[in-house]
This record gives sequence, structure tokens and C-alpha cells, in this order.
Amino acid sequence: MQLDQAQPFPYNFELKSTALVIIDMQRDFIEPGGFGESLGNDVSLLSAIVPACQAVLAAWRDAGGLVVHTREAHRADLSDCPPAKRHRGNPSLRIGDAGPMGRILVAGEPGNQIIPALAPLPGEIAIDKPGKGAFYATPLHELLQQEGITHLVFMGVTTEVCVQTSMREANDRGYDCLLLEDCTESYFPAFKTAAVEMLRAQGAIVGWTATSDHLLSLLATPPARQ
Ligand code: C5J
Repeated sequence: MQLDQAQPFPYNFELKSTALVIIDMQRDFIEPGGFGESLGNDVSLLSAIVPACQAVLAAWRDAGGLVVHTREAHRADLSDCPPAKRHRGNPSLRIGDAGPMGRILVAGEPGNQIIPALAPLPGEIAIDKPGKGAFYATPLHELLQQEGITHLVFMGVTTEVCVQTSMREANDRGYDCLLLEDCTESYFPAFKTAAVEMLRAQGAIVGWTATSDHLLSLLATPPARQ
């Protein structure tokens, strides 16, 4: 398949060797009372991308593509949360503290779940990651290698933190990465714009970008007869 409208130039991929990676679409970032809000952010900005993410996820599943979900999540004893991360800044609630949706960024807590609209199906890969990047201290690279994956299509939040970090980690591991611009968001619109531009600059130095309508059209196009 060729996504002609991708920037800075067309993105070529095969469905069988491409995974859709959905970064951290968790209640902790998207709903009031979670980690995002505890840092002083307006979380309503992020929920606006949910319908576009749902449409891509449904089309990708229909096409039979591999889906990977990630959650920023720590063990209950916080042994995988460095003090430097927990004590950074001045949030109203720190990682591990009890909030309205349970303990902040702790695996298994209500707030740590992926929002129901994008919940993983049985059999889909769901990775708990202690860092911002999806490859740090996780089995993601090995799982993708086992599946013969060479290309990754990214969605999720936040653009300049966990999405960008994961995309850079993936690029360094040899994956061709595409970010769906209308399926990612930041608490800071200017940071999203800057991240999107820097990822695709210098001849796709980190990867490509595209809008979801073009990917959806491509996925709906029947394969040409041989
Ligand atoms: C943040 C994330 N922003 N998923 N996490 O702390 O981007």
C-alpha cells in the first residue's frame, strides 16, 4: 500500500508487516482526576481525538492488522518508578498517590485503564510501560520482531511526550514510523505542532505524518487483482 498524501513524501507499507500502536489513551491522561489533571493540564483537549482514533482502530481491526496498546503504568510498590520521576515538579497528586480514579499511574487502578472507547480486545497486545517510551523496559521490540513487523502507525497522547519518545525509540530500532496527526494531541497545541513538524523534517528524519482520512480511504480500497 502507498499512502500518497503522507508528509514529507509517500509512505509505503504492507498491512501484514505494520502494527497500529496506540499510546497511552488512558483515563489518567484523558479524564478529570487523573495524572494529566494533577499536573495542571486541561484534559478536555485530549478527548477530542477519540472519535478519529476509534475510526482508525475499527478499520485497522477490520483489515486484520496487528494492534498494540500501551499504558504508562507502574507496579503497586513503585519499584519501577525512579524517585526522580515521582518527585519531579509540584503536581497536586504524585504517582502512587490515591486520587478520584485510584492510585495515580499504578497498573490495574481504574484511572490507569485505557478509555472504554478504545479498550483492547482479547488477544491484542497491551504493554505496561514505566517510562515515556514504549520500548524502554518493555518486551515490545521482541514481540514486534516475532510478528515480522517493520512499520508502525502511531496514534495517542501526548504528542510531544510519550508519542514522540516512542516514535524516536522505534526509529532508532529500524521501524518506518507514521504518525496520524489528527489522532494525537497535546495539552499544549503549540507543542503538538512543533513535534509533528520536527518528526517529519529533514526527509522524515524520525518518520512520516498523515491525516486519518487518507489512511481510512486506503484501507477501504480493495486490493488490485494480480
Ligand atoms: C505524559 C504521556 N505526558 N503519555 N505521558 O506524562 O505522554
